Amino acid sequence: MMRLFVALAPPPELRATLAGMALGLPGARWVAADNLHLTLCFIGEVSPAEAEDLDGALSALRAPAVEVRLGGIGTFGQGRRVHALWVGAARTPALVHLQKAVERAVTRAGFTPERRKFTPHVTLARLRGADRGRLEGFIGGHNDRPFPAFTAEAVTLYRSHLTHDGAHYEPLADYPLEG
Ligand code: 3AM
Repeated sequence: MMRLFVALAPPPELRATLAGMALGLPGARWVAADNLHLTLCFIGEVSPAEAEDLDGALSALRAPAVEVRLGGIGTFGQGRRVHALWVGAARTPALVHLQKAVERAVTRAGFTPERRKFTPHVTLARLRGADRGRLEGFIGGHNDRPFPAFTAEAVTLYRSHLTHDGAHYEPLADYPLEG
């Protein structure tokens, strides 16, 4: 079985910038630059045959390329249970449209995607027992920081490998968007 999800990959320079923010919050488990992504649709465990069906459905996806603007720092989890630190992405109509188109393609291929509300974000770090003061300092220092916008010209099917030192994500295929 393979654990799959569909995401956008920011360009390498932007990923390097985001990964470089790790210096501002030591102790958290930062996502490596190569692994940074914006999840559009989490699929979960599938067989190799199902992965082929998914590949077919994503190959048939027709949606325009989208401009993605990152900005604003957020967290998942409450209080002492904060477990993820992320940079948000503007919830533009084009991005929402693309997310829905991907979800429809995945559904047509016979899968039931997770129905968490779409909160466009790029997870930067996983936290456990984070020092509140430091975390708030980090958020305050980066919340208004501008990042260069980018145009996502493809969606990527990723395989998630869960290992003892965290998840690592392997891009399996790119599906071009219409420019
Ligand atoms: O995009 P990020 O890295 O924040 O949290 C998981 C990760 O999110 C999320 O999918 C991304 C790639 O693994 N994820 C994991 N299990 C999930 C689930 N059951 C899930 N999203 C929705 N439902």
